[in-house]
Amino acid sequence: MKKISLIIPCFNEEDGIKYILKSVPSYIDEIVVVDNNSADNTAKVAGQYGARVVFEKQRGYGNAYLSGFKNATGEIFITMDGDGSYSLKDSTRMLGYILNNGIDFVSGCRFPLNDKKSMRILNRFGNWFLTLVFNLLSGRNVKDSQSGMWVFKKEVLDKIKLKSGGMSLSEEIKMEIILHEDIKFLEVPISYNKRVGETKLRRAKDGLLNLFFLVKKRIEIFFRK
Ligand SMILES: Nc1nc2c(ncn2[C@@H]2O[C@H](COP(=O)(O)OP(=O)(O)OP(=O)(O)O)[C@@H](O)[C@H]2O)c(=O)[nH]1
Ligand SMILES: [Mg+2]
Repeated sequence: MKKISLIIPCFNEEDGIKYILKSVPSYIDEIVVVDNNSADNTAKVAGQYGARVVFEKQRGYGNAYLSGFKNATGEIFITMDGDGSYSLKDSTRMLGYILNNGIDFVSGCRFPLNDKKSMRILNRFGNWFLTLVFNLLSGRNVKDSQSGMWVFKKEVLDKIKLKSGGMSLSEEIKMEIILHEDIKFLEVPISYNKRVGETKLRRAKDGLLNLFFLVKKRIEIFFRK
């Protein structure tokens, strides 16, 4: 059996992380919580629930993940937000595609939403628009370019280049994977629930940054080949 790491980036998510870590499936061998200088008890709570806490001083979703990827020791990584919006029940099915179907990277797709209240309408529009641009630029057809739940073989990280320190890491990893000929990508439906705690998303700013990042990234990959 392969070693499996659950990696969770957290900025002030003491309630969310507790909610997630209360019930972790037994097939998860290691929990890595990346604490992005939280001012609350995120690190303490994560430690109490069996996580290894990695501290990342540089703020940002991407910076937190890049640090988590470096520190996790598993052969398969599972990722999710620290806010309880994603469910570990879905990771079991996602893992199956990695172990039994030769897939390298499984990305969770939240749409259509199981609960319309789980995502605000402007966020839904932003997701739709960014995914449209993602597909126009990549020539592929993903349904959720911004989803934060992935299950993948660690080895894929050696084949791609990740740079984003911010929210755009989510679309960056998918763009890198989907345009790589040797990596098998699959999107599967997952549930999405109302988050625990306060949002960290700066909707307009992160949305625009993600839009510019997509264009920059596509140009960079084009000239790499
Ligand atoms: N935005 C942001 N998130 C961070 C940072 N460091 C860690 N995170 C974590 O990254 C995850 C994503 O942030 P969220 O606030 O959930 O963003 P979102 O999922 O787009 O928005 P919601 O639908 O409100 O959950 C959370 O677990 C954060 O705690 C950071 O510096 N900035
Ligand atoms: Mg979230």
